[in-house]
Amino acid sequence: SFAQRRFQATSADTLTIRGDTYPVDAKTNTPINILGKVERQLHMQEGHPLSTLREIIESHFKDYVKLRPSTPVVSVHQNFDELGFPADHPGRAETDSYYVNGTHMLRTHTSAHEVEAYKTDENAFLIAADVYRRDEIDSSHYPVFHQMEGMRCFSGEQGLDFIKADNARLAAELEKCPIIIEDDTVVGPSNPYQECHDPELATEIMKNLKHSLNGMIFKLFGGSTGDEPLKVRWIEAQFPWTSPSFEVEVWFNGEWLEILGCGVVVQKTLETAGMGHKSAWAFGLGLERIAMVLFDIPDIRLFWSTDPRFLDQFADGKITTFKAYSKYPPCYKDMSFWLPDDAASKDITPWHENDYCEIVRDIAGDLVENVKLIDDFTHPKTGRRSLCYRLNYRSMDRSLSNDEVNVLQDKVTGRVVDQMGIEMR
Ligand code: FA5
Ligand code: MG
Repeated sequence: SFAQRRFQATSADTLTIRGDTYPVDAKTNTPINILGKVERQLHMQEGHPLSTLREIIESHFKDYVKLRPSTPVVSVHQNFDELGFPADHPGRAETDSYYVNGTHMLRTHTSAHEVEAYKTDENAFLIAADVYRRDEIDSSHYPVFHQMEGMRCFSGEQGLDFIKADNARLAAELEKCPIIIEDDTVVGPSNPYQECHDPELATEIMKNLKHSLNGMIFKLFGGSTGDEPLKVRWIEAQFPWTSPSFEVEVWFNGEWLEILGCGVVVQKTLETAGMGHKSAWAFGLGLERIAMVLFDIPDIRLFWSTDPRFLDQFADGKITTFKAYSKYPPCYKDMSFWLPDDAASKDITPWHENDYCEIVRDIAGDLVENVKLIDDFTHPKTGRRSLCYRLNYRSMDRSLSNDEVNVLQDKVTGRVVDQMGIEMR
């Protein structure tokens, strides 16, 4: 059945996550190995690069109320509906998100906590939390990562003059920072100001957002780009609960690195929180992406290492360069298979690479470095489709033996045949 296909974690009829118990149902697709990560809270572990990065960002926004929502379980309503995600938004798919059951899920972003924060009637927030997404397997993707969300509200009595004065203050701060800002964001039909906003007010809120974030980016990257001035690029984006919306990229080691999404909060979202008399901006950034470049950490799995050779290299509050202790040899194994004939068996869920990767991760854990599709072939006569994946196994801490990898590969084979209805070639 649907549930068995995607959720092999336990035969129990409940899941307990950070002390709360939830009934499982046909929508449940969260494996136990993922729940094991919930307790780690890397962003709060003293001396861990993710924690240091959190502290630096918190020190930049020092007057903001700090929130660290500890259970990752939120309602589907909080994660999606309340923020205006359309019913058919791809992020909602069971192939992309971890559902606890039909009504609850592991948050896919810290934005899931925006509305509850606005409800407190404070005006500035910084949220840090672990977030969960089903995804591919490579050096920059992991099913658990960490985000920070920042929001700033302006209430009615803090009128335009207040924001203008604050913008002048922030602009004066930025004057001191050697930073090149490429900003091609022209507000227009594809990325409009909200109709309910006075355009002058919206312009000033947007300026406040840009100045605040450019300042934070300078604090993070300013000292680490060598002799060249820091280069930052603002581009148009789309999020259901912000308009206009932007993504920000930083030029680092010869490429543009996307670090955050942001925008002026949709008025309806503030109304949902009972704060319709305010206006606001919000941003969300990924800590791993930034930490990987600032600390020179080459593989996202390293953040989860408990090896002292990793952890002992870092001191609380300091950005230092990671020295790889050793690169153990990789071991490739290919797996070729026929996909099930969809027409023949209606109760087979359509093939999705994320389901395959979930099984690989569940069995091999952090011993799998990446999973790559290397062949995709459709038989000209039968129309059946065959795929070949290359699974690259490598431990970060030790050498793997060929026998050990064969055992893992056999287990993966058994499980995918069992659960995904595929046939090995
Ligand atoms: C969001 O998650 C929005 N919640 C951001 C936002 C907040 C927009 C508030 C507007 C207002 P996105 O999916 O693009 O957006 O992720 C935001 C950042 O998280 C990215 O820029 C990236 O730095 C990081 N990120 C996203 N996916 C991954 C991943 N699989 N692994 C590591 N980092 C990721
Ligand atoms: Mg994005």
